[in-house]
Amino acid sequence: MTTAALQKKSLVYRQKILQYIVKAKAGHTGGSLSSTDILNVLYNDVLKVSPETFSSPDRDRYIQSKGHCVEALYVVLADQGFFPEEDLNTLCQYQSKYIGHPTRKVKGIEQNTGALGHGLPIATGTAIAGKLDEKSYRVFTMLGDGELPEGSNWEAALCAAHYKLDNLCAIVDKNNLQITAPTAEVMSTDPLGKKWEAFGWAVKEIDGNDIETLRDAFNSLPFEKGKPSIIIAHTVKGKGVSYMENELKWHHGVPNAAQYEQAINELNKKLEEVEE
Ligand SMILES: Cc1ncc(C[n+]2csc(CCOP(=O)(O)OP(=O)(O)O)c2C)c(N)n1
Repeated sequence: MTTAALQKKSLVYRQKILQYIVKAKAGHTGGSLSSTDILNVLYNDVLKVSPETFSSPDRDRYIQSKGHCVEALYVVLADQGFFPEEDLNTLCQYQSKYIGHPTRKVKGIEQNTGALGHGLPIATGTAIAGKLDEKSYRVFTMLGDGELPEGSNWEAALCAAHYKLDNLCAIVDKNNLQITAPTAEVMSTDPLGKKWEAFGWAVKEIDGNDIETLRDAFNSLPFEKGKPSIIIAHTVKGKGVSYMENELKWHHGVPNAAQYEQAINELNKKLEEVEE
């Protein structure tokens, strides 16, 4: 797929994320929009997994550690054909399996997450299993920067380096905000790259909202043989919608009708501007 085609996909994904959050009257808006480009490149360009191969022991695994941003994952999985997109009209409704955090009841979802701090430990164990079984699959997990104070992440970081898991790639969606305040005020994680380096990981810091840059980073995995890789993806919370960008209140804000219309119009305008 061309870069322009992927850029368009991201914009359409953002529209659909908003559409289903508005329908459900609930959702994690800002963090879904910051991570859209990462998920887009992962599923359309990197991961060797499809609805047909989802139960194969050889498939690549993606585990969404920042589980609250499941709306972005649902939209991308639907686009990949894991389930019909219209299922998302039941998002967050009574008895729907499409709830506000990932569960394995939904095809395409590897692990139940949402309690922060679980994705990297699970991904680490899965990567160890891959090495022991001499499989060539790779394991990917996405964390939020506000998630990193969970201590389990740092146990997993030690373990992944110890076992030389170069089949593991973590991505930090570093949008610098969490629920109630900037991450730096709640629990500072900087200098983040140096911390991961010190734990024995190979680190790349990139613009996590730039499709071409994301593609280049994923294409150069593993960044070092014998080390787990981490992409520190600098992103913008609420990316793509002017009044949501870098605004705390859109962590789980739901747009009203006028705000929704404005958001869709802004994204349509960006769609027209994508250069082929
Ligand atoms: C163990 C645990 N503690 C607290 C929460 C509540 N919580 C949900 S989202 C969130 C902020 C997460 O920030 P970040 O990971 O940066 O997500 P993003 O900004 O990308 O949405 C918190 C604290 C949780 N889900 N799990």
